[in-house]
Amino acid sequence: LTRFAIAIGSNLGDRVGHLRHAVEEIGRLGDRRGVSGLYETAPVGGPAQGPYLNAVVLLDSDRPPEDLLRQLQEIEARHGRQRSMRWGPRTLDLDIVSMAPGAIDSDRLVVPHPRSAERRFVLRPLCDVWPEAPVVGGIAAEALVSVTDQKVDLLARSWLNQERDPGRYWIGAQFALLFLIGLSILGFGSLPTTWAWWRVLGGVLLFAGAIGASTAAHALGTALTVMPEPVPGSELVETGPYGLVRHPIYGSLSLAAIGASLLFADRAGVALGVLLLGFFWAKSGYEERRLRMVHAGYMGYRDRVRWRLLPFLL
Ligand code: PH2
Ligand code: MG
Ligand code: MG
Repeated sequence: LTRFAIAIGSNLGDRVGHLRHAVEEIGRLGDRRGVSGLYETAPVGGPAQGPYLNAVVLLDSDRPPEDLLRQLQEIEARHGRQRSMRWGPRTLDLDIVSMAPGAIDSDRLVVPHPRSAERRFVLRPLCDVWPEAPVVGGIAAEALVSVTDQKVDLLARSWLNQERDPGRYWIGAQFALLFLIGLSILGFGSLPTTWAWWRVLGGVLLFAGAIGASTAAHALGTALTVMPEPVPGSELVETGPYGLVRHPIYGSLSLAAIGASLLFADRAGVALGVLLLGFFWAKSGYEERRLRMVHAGYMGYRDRVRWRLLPFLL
């Protein structure tokens, strides 16, 4: 029995869909022993092209390596892989990067893969599942520390089935916080019968937040969801409020909560409103990793629109 590490990558079409499907099909070629996290990686070599999603699958199999290679190429072909240019964009790329025991050096296949010891997009996921994997000149874990320049970001540790995402915990916490703020204002707040500058400020913030949230919700249209998971098949919205901040609804809701608490002179509500802002900071971080799984252009959007929750502030 031989252990194989298969590096998988995609930067065209439904990238995460291609990878999920490939993991399933690779599992039919032997015993699947592990799947790394999912990484978004900057393209290395080739023409200007979009970012890749990369991962590594461990497979124990009795198949001769060249036989396994042929099976992998058939899977690539079924995913519409076109071999037009070296290192060009591809729907699916499956490479045997490491094996043990043994090695192979034929004109069809070389394992350990000659260039993977210099590629962070291979080594990072490989170290998730097999840090001792043989690579050219040593083992994966040692090779990884010597390549640091390439951009490789972990998007999700577990990504094979969509259902297991912790999205609902974020929703639970979000509604609990909003509910507490409402309760707090009702319990401790007082009607704005006396004038104070911060009450006026609160009213302005509440108004601005309400306008911001509703304009943004309208701009999102059918892509609107309370889940941190993007609506399947939806386009990335970059216009209107989304040209100013990347999460205008979250920023607006926080402003409205802080504004309402000021207006009704509720200190606890103001504190909870600030907490809500921090919560939305965390939720949007999670959400952006999910968006990057679905939208290859998300990093470009993030570079164009640098504010996350509040324009010119956060
Ligand atoms: N594959 C290539 C060329 N360049 N860059 C990244 N980030 N990820 C890849 O999988 C990749 C690449 C050729 O196979
Ligand atoms: Mg490759
Ligand atoms: Mg290849």
